[in-house]
Parts: sequence; C-alpha cells; structure tokens
Amino acid sequence: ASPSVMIAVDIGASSGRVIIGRLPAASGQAPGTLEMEVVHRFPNGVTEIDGSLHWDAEAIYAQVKSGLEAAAAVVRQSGERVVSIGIDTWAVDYGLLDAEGQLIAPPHAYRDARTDAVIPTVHGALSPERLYAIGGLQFLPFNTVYQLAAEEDLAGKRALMIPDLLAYWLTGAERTEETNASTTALFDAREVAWSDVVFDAIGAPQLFADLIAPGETYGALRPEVAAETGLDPAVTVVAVGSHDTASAVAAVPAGDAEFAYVSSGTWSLVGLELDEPVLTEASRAANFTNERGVDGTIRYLQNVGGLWLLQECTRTWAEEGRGRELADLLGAAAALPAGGPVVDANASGFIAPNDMPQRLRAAVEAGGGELPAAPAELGSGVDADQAATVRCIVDSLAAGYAASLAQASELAGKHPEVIHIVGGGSQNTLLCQLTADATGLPVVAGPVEATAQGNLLVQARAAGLIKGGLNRLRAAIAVDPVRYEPQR
Ligand code: LFR
Repeated sequence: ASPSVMIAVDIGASSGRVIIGRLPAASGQAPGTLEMEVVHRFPNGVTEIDGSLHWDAEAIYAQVKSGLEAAAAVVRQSGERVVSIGIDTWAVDYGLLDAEGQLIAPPHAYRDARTDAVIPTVHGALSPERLYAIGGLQFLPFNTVYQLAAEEDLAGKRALMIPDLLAYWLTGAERTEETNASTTALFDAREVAWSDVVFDAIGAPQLFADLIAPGETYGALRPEVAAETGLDPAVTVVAVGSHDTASAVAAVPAGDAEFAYVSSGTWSLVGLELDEPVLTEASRAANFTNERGVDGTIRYLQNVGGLWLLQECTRTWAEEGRGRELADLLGAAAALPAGGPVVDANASGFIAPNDMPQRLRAAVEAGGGELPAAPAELGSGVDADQAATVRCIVDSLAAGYAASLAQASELAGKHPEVIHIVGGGSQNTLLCQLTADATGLPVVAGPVEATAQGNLLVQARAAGLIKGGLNRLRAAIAVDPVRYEPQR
C-alpha cells in the first residue's frame, strides 16, 4: 500500500503554512520521528474595513486550497496517499453564517476595539466571578462572549470558529472543535458543553454547531474541493487541537520531568498542563485561564504579551525608513546591560496595532523609566532607541514569563523543573536566556513549528499510525532542543 501522509493547515495572525507530515514506521518500541515538508506559505494579517479590523476569510480559504493543491502535486509524484487534513488557527474569532450557510461578512479580528463598550453590560448580566466559575477563562477584552455581545442582530444566524469555518468550506460539515470552544467563555469548563447560562445572559441564541473532539472527523472533502485541489475525494478533515495553542502544547517535547511551557509567537502563552481546571477565586483574581487541550488536558496559563510587540515595532521602524534586520536588533539589545526598564507586556494598551514604539516609550515613562531619544546612532547601524526598545520588550517578556509561572505554580500546587519554549520565540536566544535567568530554571527551546507538529500528530493517531497518549505523541516530535541554564 502507498505510504500515508497527513496535511497540516497551520495559520497564525501573521502567516499561514500548509505542511505535509510523514511518520516513518516505528523501530522496536520507539515511534518514528515526525517529518515535515512545507509546501505552501502565505502572509496573513488584519484588514481594516470602515475603521474596524477583520480577517479576509475568503482569501485565507483560497490560500488553503492553493496549499492543498501543492500538497496534492507532491503526493502525486511520490506515490503517497493523503489520509487527512487538520486545521489550526488562533482562537476566539468566528464567522457568522446566514440561513443559507453563506458567510455574512468578513469575520471581526480580535484586536478590534468594538468590545470595549459592551464589557460592562456583559458583566452586569453575569459577574466576572460567575463567568469564571463557568468557563474558567482569563479576562481578555476579545473573548468571544464580548464579541458576540457586540453583534447587532443574531437571530437566524449561525457561527463557526475560524478553523471550523475552513473545515466547513472544505467538507460541508458544521462542527465546533472543543479546544477552541473552550476559549469562547460561552463554554462550561467542567461540563465540556456550551453554557446556556452564558448565552442567556448576553441575550444571544446558542448559535454554534455541535462539539467535535480532536481526533474525530468532520467529514470527507466536498467533491468540488477534491476536483479543485486534485486531492482524492476520500480525504477527510480531522479535528485536531484547532486552537493553535492546544496543538503547540501537544507538541511540547516534555519528558518525565514536571514542566512548564511558553508557546511563544505573536502571543506568549505561559503556563502548565493540568488534569483538572482551577476555578478558584484566587485563580480568577490572578487572571489565569483554563483552556482545554488535546486529550482533555487543561492548559492552565496566562496570555503574556508576545512577539507582537516586536513585530509591530519593526513594522513601524520600516515605515519610518529605519527598518533593521531582526538579528541586528536582537544583537544590539543583547549587548545592553541587564536591569533596564520593563513594562507589563500584557497591558491592554498594547493590543491594537500601530505606533508601538511610542506606546512602549510612554509605558516606560509612566513607570518612571526612560528610553533613549530617537534616533541616536549606535556603531552597529541600529539606533540606540531601537536597541533599548527591543531590550525592554525582551526583558519585559522574560519578566512576565517568570511572574506568570511563579503564580501558576503556586495556584496549581506544581513545581516545574524545566521550562519548554516552543514556537517562533524558541529561536530568540536572548529571550530564552533571559527567561532562564528570570526564572532560575533551565529552558529547553524548540520545536519552532510546534503547532504544526501537534496538529499532525493528532491526525497520525487518528489514522492509526501512532498509538497511546500525549506522551507517545510527544516521543515522536522532531526537535533538536537547545538548553539554556540560568546564569544569574
Ligand atoms: C495564539 C492565540 C492565543 C489566543 C490568541 C487570540 O495564537 O491563539 O492562544 O489567546 O491567539 O486568539
């Protein structure tokens, strides 16, 4: 029989990838190691329509189909067989469908400020304490519950989360993947079901599709999609941890040691893997989230700001004609002494795009610190304000990671011995070292493409290519981890 392969569609806020995954046969007891071939990459980002931020879902879907077409061409050559497709994206956002199942408008993007006005109304109907006791989610102004409350008229409409919307377009099946449902705050963390109490409180109909768990199947490709992409119509779309963070944490290459993780990309998701949610008042007050992971695990974590701060600074500097290579910026930042100013990387004032260097400077000044004036040349071609700003971002992230991990450990009664950093941030040596220094714990960095690996491994298990729990999946992760020891 022809060898089986899986396809991961892995889409982040700034880029998307379509990846073929292969899992060579196990030798003896050890499972094979997952191999990945990226067949398509595309940029992603929010588009502004009439002053509000949206995702161009149709354009994303067109890119997904181009990626599937590229994958089909590869397997035609190699004689392999695609068994399934898995999709993961960021969480909380959704598309609204009309009675005919047509997308009504481009989905809103979570960085849009439209929820600000409705948050007090939602909390008036259901207190933050009650909301937390049900959903166990960190308060973030973009949680789906506030976004839905900001919608004008929901009568007769249906909603699908972004990965589910793409799965719907590929298969025709309407389902809601469970790990992503757990990020809506419309979901009961203990019952693992939609919460009528929350829908009633915001006066919205329960307009989401039935749940589907990672490993279950949405359905086979629609014949039109098979024809368009050149894939076999028997190929199925399988639910994975469709929330990218769920997939990333499934691919933390943890061994036996008690571990903490940072999924470090546009956001930094910092926390622990637990068996049960922590829904205490202390946990709510500390603003920790209990999101659902693969195999019913709980991701007990906090959103700490992320590389978004750096992405936005480099974008602004490029627009000012002061664009610099990331490696040069990080090199200049690393050369600065420790002990510079730090800000709260997760302050809500950093959520929206634009003017990031200015907003950081203001936050530093508000804290009594100072950043050098712009632009004062350093020898390296990087301006002094840029080096100091980048250093401030990385110091702030490391300090945020350390504070969140200390709190999570205390609230959950855990004692992690090692921190795994996965995602793009795992390549940032300065961030990894400063995290080890700030926490006093060793940092193990990698894999970079954890989300895609977690996505593919859940599919591989659904296809019977690998058996067992998360530890077995993790044993198949391709990574050459780099270790950082604390130095201060
Ligand atoms: C990371 C992530 C976070 C979520 C944020 C918004 O990509 O999915 O887990 O809080 O994006 O959806």
